[in-house]
This record gives sequence, structure tokens and C-alpha cells, in this order.
Amino acid sequence: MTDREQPVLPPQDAPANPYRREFLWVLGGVGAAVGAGLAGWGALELMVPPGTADQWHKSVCRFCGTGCTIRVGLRDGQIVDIRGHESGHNRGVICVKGSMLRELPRIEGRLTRPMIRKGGKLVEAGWDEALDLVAARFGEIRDAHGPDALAFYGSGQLFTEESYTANKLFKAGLRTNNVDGNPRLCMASAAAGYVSVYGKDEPPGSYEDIDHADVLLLFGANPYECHPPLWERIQRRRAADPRVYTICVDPRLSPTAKRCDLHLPVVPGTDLLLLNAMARVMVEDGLVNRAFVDRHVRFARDGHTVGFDEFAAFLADYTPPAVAGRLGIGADVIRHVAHRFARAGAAMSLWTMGANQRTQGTALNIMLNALHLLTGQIGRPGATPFSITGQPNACGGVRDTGALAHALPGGRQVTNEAHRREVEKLWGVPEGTISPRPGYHAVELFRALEDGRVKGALILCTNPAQSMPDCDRYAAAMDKAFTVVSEIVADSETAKTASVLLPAALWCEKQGVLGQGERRYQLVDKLIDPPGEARPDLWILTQLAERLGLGQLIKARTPQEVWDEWRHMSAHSVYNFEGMTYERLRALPGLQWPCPTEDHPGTVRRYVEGDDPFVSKGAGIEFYGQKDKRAVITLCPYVPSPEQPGEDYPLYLTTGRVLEQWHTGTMTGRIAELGGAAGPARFMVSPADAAARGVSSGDMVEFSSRFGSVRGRAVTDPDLRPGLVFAAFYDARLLVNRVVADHVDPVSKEPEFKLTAVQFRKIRD
Ligand SMILES: Nc1nc2c(c(=O)[nH]1)N[C@H]1C(S)=C(S)[C@@H](COP(=O)(O)OP(=O)(O)OC[C@H]3O[C@@H](n4cnc5c(=O)[nH]c(N)nc54)[C@H](O)[C@@H]3O)O[C@H]1N2
Ligand SMILES: Nc1nc2c(c(=O)[nH]1)N[C@H]1C(S)=C(S)[C@@H](COP(=O)(O)OP(=O)(O)OC[C@H]3O[C@@H](n4cnc5c(=O)[nH]c(N)nc54)[C@H](O)[C@@H]3O)O[C@H]1N2
Ligand code: SF4
Ligand SMILES: [Mo]
Repeated sequence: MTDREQPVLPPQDAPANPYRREFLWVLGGVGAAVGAGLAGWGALELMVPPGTADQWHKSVCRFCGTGCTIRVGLRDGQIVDIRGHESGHNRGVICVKGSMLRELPRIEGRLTRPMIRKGGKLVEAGWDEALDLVAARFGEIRDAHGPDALAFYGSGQLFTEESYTANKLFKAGLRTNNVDGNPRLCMASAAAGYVSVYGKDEPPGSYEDIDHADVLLLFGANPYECHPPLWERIQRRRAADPRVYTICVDPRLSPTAKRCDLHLPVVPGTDLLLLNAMARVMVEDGLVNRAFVDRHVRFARDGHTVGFDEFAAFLADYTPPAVAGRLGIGADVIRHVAHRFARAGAAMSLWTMGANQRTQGTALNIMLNALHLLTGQIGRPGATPFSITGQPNACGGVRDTGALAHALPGGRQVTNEAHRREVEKLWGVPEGTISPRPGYHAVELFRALEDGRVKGALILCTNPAQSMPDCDRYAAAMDKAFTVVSEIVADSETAKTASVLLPAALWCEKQGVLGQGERRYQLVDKLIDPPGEARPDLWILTQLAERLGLGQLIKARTPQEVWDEWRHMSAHSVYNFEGMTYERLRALPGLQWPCPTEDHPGTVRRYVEGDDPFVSKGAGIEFYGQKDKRAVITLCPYVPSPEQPGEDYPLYLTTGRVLEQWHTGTMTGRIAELGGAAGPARFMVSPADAAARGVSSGDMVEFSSRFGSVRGRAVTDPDLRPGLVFAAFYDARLLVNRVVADHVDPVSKEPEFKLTAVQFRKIRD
């Protein structure tokens, strides 16, 4: 591994030009103008002129979980232009990351040949040598230490065919459930919440609910920067009806919060108090829809069913005056929000990482769903609890295929014997093949690499040495083990730790399905060749299977063969999408499951009769994922985060994203327009906290927490209130995650990236 001690930060801070950033955002909106046949792209073309395409292909953006349908313009075998596709849910709108996708295949530093670490250095090798070595080492490790000494760490950015194959190879072939991935860092709390409430994962509603909602509750979400077309859709809804009311719950005055009708700047980590208090107000003030609750909802405490009265009594501790101080929001405002939500013609809540990446992430997800169930704000156009997803294929590729340590395909669990038998049958392997032990979830997996419980790992399409909390600790853990990393660039922080580094094809250099935030699956066709010897991750997995003697198990070799296997398998669950052939996906801007037959139009609203094929006739609404067909609201007591500011670490650090950069910046950071607009990463601090430490904007500082320390530049931001610090994690020169705490939610095992107690001090340049 290379030296992680000396970040090469530019001598002068170069803060992003706010005008430029606004302009870049607008470019996304301009896609809509194009969709509507209006002028507008002129602006982008003046700034970054695209080439003139002579062929256009429908595809999907490779970046975020919004899942924008795009048109890819080709000329002479190169991608030269990207536009929003008018027929997509995004109606032609894309953001600046999507529009700059055309540069992605050509970024500097593409990895084009396999590399093997010899004498401490990575040296070029052939595919045969590299894959033979991996198979031999994995075989040795399994024989000497058992299958659980091996692991797969994947990504919500792999194609479904890739995650499905990896899951099958490891769980049924190598016989370990050590299959996890970055969705654990992202969606695990959302999945745990949905499963707890409805018995099945994935949102009941769709993006189009935005067009019908009149109260929109944005909770721990910053769609202005992270899901711009959804934000644009919210703006259109507001423009169409000025009575539409938007509420943003975020400790930070984020760009989204600034633009909402009401911002609730909660004390970081306390907002379960808000949700419980809203429920309390609903109960007290007669806002509960008792007819709906009596018919469709059950209450539970510690796994036991309880009555509505016990739920009401539980909430007695959460009256608005009782929580206001800790929450940092006045009792009147809490009441106001509860009333607005309950009395709305249709209320929609949209949440993301501010809710998920929390030690109470599952509880927050349960209560967000609960507010809808209590008030009957569900199952009608505009009335829905919607967890916005992050990555382009965390839903389809990982949650639905069950490529997580506790899961099996189609909503099944490894600890459930009947589920294991079903999957063994469908996979054609002997009974007892799948281990009944859940594998290691992400954080545990890296701890297992650290202490030697896991000795060999295959890491595909993710950069944990930068994205894991307490990342130095886990980078060192990877250094110790035999890690095989498939990457598109040669020098990601994770690539630097690899024992074997494999060059991957990306996005349109390969074929496969992505499944995004509204249960929508879309097809990416191969349009261009990968550089050098880079190969699709599916090819890498099938080659490895062959060399491990598991070729009979992994018979499907092409993306379409894998898709058809998985599509037919899905018919044995309520995640049924058998009707989604490649042909249909190619012709349409995606389809939403359930979609059981080839003439089925897909499901916009789940659990609703007439729309969802699994709802019984005459039921109206039916939560069929639960045995008694009732959604379950579990009582969730507020538990403070283990990260509390005190004398040594008096400030809260929260972390997240900026508009132009994707995660660890290996892709967007190398596209000049995007990297340049965001500028180098820095710690954003309030002017008061800076002044108290004698720090001027742009000074070098050292940040420290109980987990580590990191040096970087601090820039003051008047929008930040004292006591709160914000940093994004896109810059390998400023490894923010060195200081980020790695406490996890006890249920979902998702790390609390949103909360670390920190201190900072000025240091010499
Ligand atoms: N531009 C861009 N877009 C992206 C991505 C990207 O890298 N760049 N990544 C994609 C992925 S994978 C994801 S997961 C999503 C993430 O999308 P978002 O979740 O919208 O983005 P984040 O910046 O992670 O965090 C959202 C907000 O949570 C707030 N927050 C912090 N602590 C708390 C708290 O205690 N309570 C509440 N209520 N809020 C809190 C933060 O201030 C922040 O504004 O974005 C996706 N889209
Ligand atoms: N501090 C902090 N940390 C966080 C978060 C946070 O909010 N705060 N959020 C967490 C969340 S929600 C997420 S989703 C994670 C994301 O964390 P990561 O998944 O680690 O981040 P990415 O940069 O998306 O990593 C994807 C890697 O795959 C490579 N790649 C791209 N395409 C391909 C391909 O087709 N095949 C292969 N093999 N490789 C490819 C890219 O070059 C890149 O290095 O970060 C988590 N970490
Ligand atoms: S919003 Fe997400 S999916 Fe849409 S263009 Fe931007 S990055 Fe791509
Ligand atoms: Mo994510």
C-alpha cells in the first residue's frame, strides 16, 4: 500500500464558484427544456461542447439511484453526447454528472491490464495468470480455514447479473454467506425498515407520487444536490399548485433546506424524537385514521403484538414540550408539522442518508412509514412513504437479489430453513448446501479481515479504503489479507491495497440491468469496447467459477442468460418480474415490478388493488408481505447516539455529498468540468467555530475524533450553525473517513456516517 500519511492538498484553497455551481445545476433542468422541445442546451454546448452524434441509443445513467433514462450519442465508436430521454420518468431531465458521462470511458488512469503484487509491488500479468492465482489461493484458504475465511464485498453499482452471480457463487458454490457490499453503508436501514413494517423490502410508491402530493416531507435528504431531477419534479409540483408545502428536516441548512417552505434544523442525531412526537400529536389531536389503522395495522413491542392503547401510552414520553429542548425545535412547530402532514390531501415523505446512516436508522425508517400508516397517508396518488435510493443498482442488484450477508434472493433470509430449501431447489444444489449462519455485514467483514477470520476477499466495484468509516483501520485490514480488487482505475485507495488487481469494463462497455429507486429495472446495452484488456465483472466472476470447479453451478454466462435465470427465479416470490424480458426493457424506459407476465405494464403503487397483481380481489389495500396482511408499527424508543459532543470533541461532524462529485471521486474527480467545479475537498465550519480557534477561511487544520485524525483545509460557511461541521468524502487527498465513527445500527448494521464528535485546531501550512 502507498503512503496514506501525506495528503497532497493544493497550497491555496480553491472554493467552488457559487455562480458556476448554480449554473451547473441549471444544466440539469435544461435537459427538461430539451425534452419539451425547447432550446436550452446551447448553454452547455458553449461551455463544454459535445461532439456531434450520428447514432443515439437509449440507456440509463450510471451514477445515482434516480435512474435517469438517457440517450447516448455515438460517433465513430465513441460516446460523444448524453441527453435526458424524454420517455423516461425523468422526462428528459438529467443533472450535470449525467451529462458529463460522455467523458467517463476516457478518464485518465484507466486500468487496462491485470496486476499481481510481487515483492510488495503491483506488476502487470496476463488474465490466465491472475485468475489462476486467485482460484488457487481461494481454494487453499477454503481448504485450510473453511469457507467462512472467504468473502465477497460488492456494490450497488454492479449490474444485477453480476451481483446475482457473485451471490450464487459464494453462497451456493463456495458455501459461505460472507457476501455483503456498500449498500450496507447506504440502504440497509431502509431495507430493514420496510421489511419490519411490510414484511417485504422496497418502496410501495413511485416518483410520480410527487406530482400528486401536497405536503412533501424531506427528511435527511438533499435532493437538490443528490437527486436533482427529483428536486426538479418537486419544483414543478410546487409551481403547479402554490399550496404545496415542503418541509425539510436536516441539522444543516443544506441547499435543499434553503429552498423548502419550512426547515427544521434538528440537533444532529435526535430526530426520532421528532417522529415520535409527531405520532404523539396525531394520537392526542385526533389525527389518527382509526378506520385505516383498525383494518390494516398492527402494533408491536419487542416482537410481541400490542394494542393501539399501549402504543398511545408509549408515546406519552414524547409530547412536544418534553422533546423540544433535546430536539432543538419548538413544541408549536412540531404540532404544526404533525397537523400539516396528517391533514394533507396527500402527504409524501422522502428520505435518504440523514435517516439511514444512523445508529437509529431502522427505527427512523419504521417511524417514517408509521406516520403514513397512522394517518392513512398511503396507497393513494401522492400519499406514500418513499426512501430515495443512492446507487444505481442497490435496489435491483443487491436488495432484490439478496446479495447481503443475511439475505437470499427475493426477500428470503439465510436463517430461515424453508427459504434455504427453496433457494437450493431453484439453484439445483443439494439440500443443506447453503449455510444457516448469516455472514459478516460490511463493518464486521473488515474487522474479520483485520483479525484473520477472513483471509481472502473479492472486492468488486467499490472503494472501501476511502468509503468505510474509520477507513485507515480497514485499509490496513485489507493490506493484511489476500484481496482481489476489480477496478476501472489503477490508483483508487482500495486498488492500492490489492493483492491482485483486475481491470474492469464500465457501464456502456458491458451489458446488464440496473434497478433503481421506484422498483424500476432498466437495461444498459454494450455500446463501446472496454480499453485494453479490461473485462466485464460478470466475465471475471464466471471465469473464476470455472477455475474454482464451479462451472456447473454458474452455467449462465452471458448477461441475458443470467437475467433469464434470475427473472424465472423471481416468479417464485412476490418480487416477481418474470415479465421483464431484455426485449421489453430495451424497448421501454424500464418497468416497475411486480411485473409477472410479458403483457403486464408494471406496478406503480404496490399493495393497492387494481395496480399490484398480488393484492386479493376486494381487499382495496393489502399488506400481503405480512402473514396477517397488516403492516406492523414497532414502538421505537429514542436512544441517543454514542457520539455525543463533550469537552474533548465538542463539535458534530456530519458527512455527505456535493452536486458534482460521485462518492470517492475516482470517476467524477477525473472529469475536468466536475472536479473543477467542486474544487478540492475541505471541512466546512461555521464562522464562530473558526474564530474561536483562530482559524481563517482556507487555513490548514487538523480534525480529530476518538477514531483518528486528518489534516485538511477549513472553509467557513455562514450557513452552518455553530457546533456543526460538514465534509464530503470525494477527495482522496482529504480522507475524511479517517475521523468518521463506525458505530452501527444494531438491526441494520449500517454505520452512522452522519454523526461523529470532533475537534479541530489550526496547524501550519
Ligand atoms: N451528487 C451526488 N449525488 C449522489 C451521490 C453522490 O455521491 N453525489 N451518491 C448517491 C448515493 S449512493 C446516495 S446514498 C445518495 C445520498 O443522498 P442524500 O442522503 O440526500 O445525501 P447526503 O449528503 O449523504 O446526506 C443528506 C443530508 O443528511 C443530513 N443529515 C446529517 N445528519 C442528520 C440528522 O441527524 N438528521 C437528519 N434528518 N439529517 C441529517 C446532512 O446534513 C445532509 O444534508 O446520493 C446519491 N446521489
Ligand atoms: N463519510 C461518509 N462515507 C460514506 C458515506 C457518507 O455519507 N459519508 N456514504 C456511504 C454510501 S451511502 C455509499 S453508497 C458508499 C459509496 O462508496 P464506494 O462504493 O466505495 O464509492 P465509489 O466511489 O462509488 O466506488 C466505486 C468504485 O468502483 C469503480 N468502478 C466504477 N465502475 C466500475 C465497474 O463497472 N466495475 C468495477 N469493478 N469497478 C467500477 C470506481 O472507480 C470506484 O473506485 O460510501 C459510503 N461512505
Ligand atoms: S440525477 Fe442521478 S441518474 Fe440522473 S443524471 Fe444525475 S447522476 Fe445520473
Ligand atoms: Mo449510497
